[in-house]
Amino acid sequence: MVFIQGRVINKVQGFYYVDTGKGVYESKLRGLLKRSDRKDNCVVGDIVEISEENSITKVFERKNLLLRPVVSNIDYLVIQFAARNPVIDYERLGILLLHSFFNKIKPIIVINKIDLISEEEKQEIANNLSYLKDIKVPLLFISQEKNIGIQELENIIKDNVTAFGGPSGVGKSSIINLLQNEKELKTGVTSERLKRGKHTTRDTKLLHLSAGGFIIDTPGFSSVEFPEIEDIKALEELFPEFSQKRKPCKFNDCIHINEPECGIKELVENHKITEYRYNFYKKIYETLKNERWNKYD
Ligand SMILES: Nc1nc2c(ncn2[C@@H]2O[C@H](COP(=O)(O)OP(=O)(O)OP(=O)(O)O)[C@@H](O)[C@H]2O)c(=O)[nH]1
Ligand SMILES: [Mg+2]
Ligand SMILES: [Zn+2]
Repeated sequence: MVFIQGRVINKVQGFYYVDTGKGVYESKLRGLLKRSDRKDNCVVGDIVEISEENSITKVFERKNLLLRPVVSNIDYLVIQFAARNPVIDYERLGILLLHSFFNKIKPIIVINKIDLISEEEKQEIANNLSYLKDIKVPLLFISQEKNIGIQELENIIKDNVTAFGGPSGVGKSSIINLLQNEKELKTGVTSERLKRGKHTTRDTKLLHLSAGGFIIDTPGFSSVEFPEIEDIKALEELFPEFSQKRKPCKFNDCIHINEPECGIKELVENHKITEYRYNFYKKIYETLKNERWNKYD
């Protein structure tokens, strides 16, 4: 028997659409895979093996698995906001970064609709996000409407699988429509009165990127809830700037808030970590401590 490999790009009522690079095959699960009738035994994004009769015989190990919607093997997360309409919610942007690092997905920050702002306003946004340089996260200013910066984004994500996340109305579907070569995604008209979108996107299939690779409109997690961060160690790992070269903290179990001789606080004093990021860390820490970690004490 000859087996070929491909990627599940869509799933409809028991049928799995597998893209092998030479075509898309309508396949069904076989044998053990089918009997273990779990919702996540084969999902969109999976790399699979199919037989001559279009049966999926094997699902390869995933590099990540996201929920809501369920999708696997994402390489990049485009964290998208708009320069205006709606205004940037910096805290939400920070939470999406946490999700990205938590799921081992490389983040890219995209600020769309720069046709609506002045050069000074753009500079102000860049200043607010200056910490991204410290953690080596790309920041792109683009305009779907004026076709600015789209090529740069395409160059980074081509040949990868990329999810788009961000609030409603920032132009995610609009940009995806520019980058992909299948039928149009629905875009919503931003309500003039509310200055925000109408949550038009629902679909979970992978779309072919014109440049090669795939994109998906929805990220697989909520942009307002935190990921399932287990403890302080796990939280620290989501702040890449905390692992730069530094003096060790005096206390092994230092949480970097009230302790003396703290290596993290020293980095803040020396401007190696921005005040903004440090305050964001404290805020997340307090929230997790009060709402999750202390629950069963
Ligand atoms: N001025 C301006 N408007 C834009 C730009 N890109 C998108 N828009 C408009 O923003 C509105 C919302 O765009 P969508 O693509 O539907 O936004 P979305 O992020 O997919 O929204 P949801 O699907 O609800 O999450 C539409 O009216 C677009 O025409 C841009 O670069 N400049
Ligand atoms: Mg949309
Ligand atoms: Zn410390």
